[in-house]
Amino acid sequence: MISEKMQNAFNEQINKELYSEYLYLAMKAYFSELNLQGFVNWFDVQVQEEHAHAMGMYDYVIERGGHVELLAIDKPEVEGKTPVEIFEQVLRHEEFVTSRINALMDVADEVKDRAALSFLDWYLKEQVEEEASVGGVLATLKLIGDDKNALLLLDKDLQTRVFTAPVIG
Ligand code: OFO
Repeated sequence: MISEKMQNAFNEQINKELYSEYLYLAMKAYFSELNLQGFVNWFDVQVQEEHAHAMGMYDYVIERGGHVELLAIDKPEVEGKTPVEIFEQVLRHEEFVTSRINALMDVADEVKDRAALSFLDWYLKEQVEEEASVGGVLATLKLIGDDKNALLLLDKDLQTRVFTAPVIG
């Protein structure tokens, strides 16, 4: 059975993952208003991924005999006013999430929960991928600068992103 400390740490992270879903939903609306449908698609996939991340932990807490407690989700603030600024915020957010997964692993270490450590390995690898994928879009956006035609080409490219339900753990 999962320890109370580990369970509470998972419940906090479920909240962070649901907040991520909420934040990306707000960013999706920003790009919808600009009618950049490829970016809308990219954020839609991101929203589904964050939901899957939250549910992976939700199911895991239950599987380990713990209690899922859903905490209040903060109002998301989209800080940027341009696509570059939005993606800078996404990258900062993903780096924050990575630090939270590391903190969760520290708790698992502390309470000697090897099963949780092994489960969390998947999340750590996922964060490496997420930071790389966001960093890639950000680098392209910086190259594009004020070139609207190039922005539309990137938009077309982002339209091809597809959500695949992850196999977590
Ligand atoms: Fe859940 O990986 Fe992004 O935040």
